Amino acid sequence: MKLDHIGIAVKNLDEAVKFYKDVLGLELVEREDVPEEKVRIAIFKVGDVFIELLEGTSEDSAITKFINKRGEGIHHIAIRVENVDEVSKKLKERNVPLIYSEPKIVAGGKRKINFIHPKATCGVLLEILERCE
Ligand code: CMX
Repeated sequence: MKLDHIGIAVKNLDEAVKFYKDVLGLELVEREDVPEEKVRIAIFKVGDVFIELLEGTSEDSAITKFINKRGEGIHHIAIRVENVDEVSKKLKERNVPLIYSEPKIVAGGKRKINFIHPKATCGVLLEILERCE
């Protein structure tokens, strides 16, 4: 397992990208829409880890709801695994509360993801993800 990225919920992705890229000078590696999760994101590489900025694309997006309730800030931490199906199965056997009963394929098949509910992890939403490319 490896730390893959830290997800930060932002109100305005374009404004946030300007700051992280132009002011901080971080390397922007990708911008993409992830309709399956109702977000659009910008990914920055920081050493071996990524920072993912996320803006909700609808009122019922998890990101919009998070910002409405708690404001902008760290939304999740993502751990990369080799096989997210296997890890989800093991976690289920241990009664760990997962958000999706089966891992979800997102971003045109580039990633397969699931989440552990923050109530099980001392208040941090944990994403487990497999990179499929
Ligand atoms: N981190 C920590 N705590 C969080 C949280 C987060 N990101 N989001 C919600 N919570 C808290 C809530 O504030 C609430 O706390 P209180 O009970 O103290 O008020 C508690 O968790 C329970 O919330 P809930 O009523 O069960 O559920 P919510 O409607 O707030 O939804 C969650 C929370 C995690 C179930 C939902 O956001 C979800 O399904 N997330 C997974 C999908 C997702 O986040 N997608 C966006 C990212 C996509 C990507 O990375 O590509």
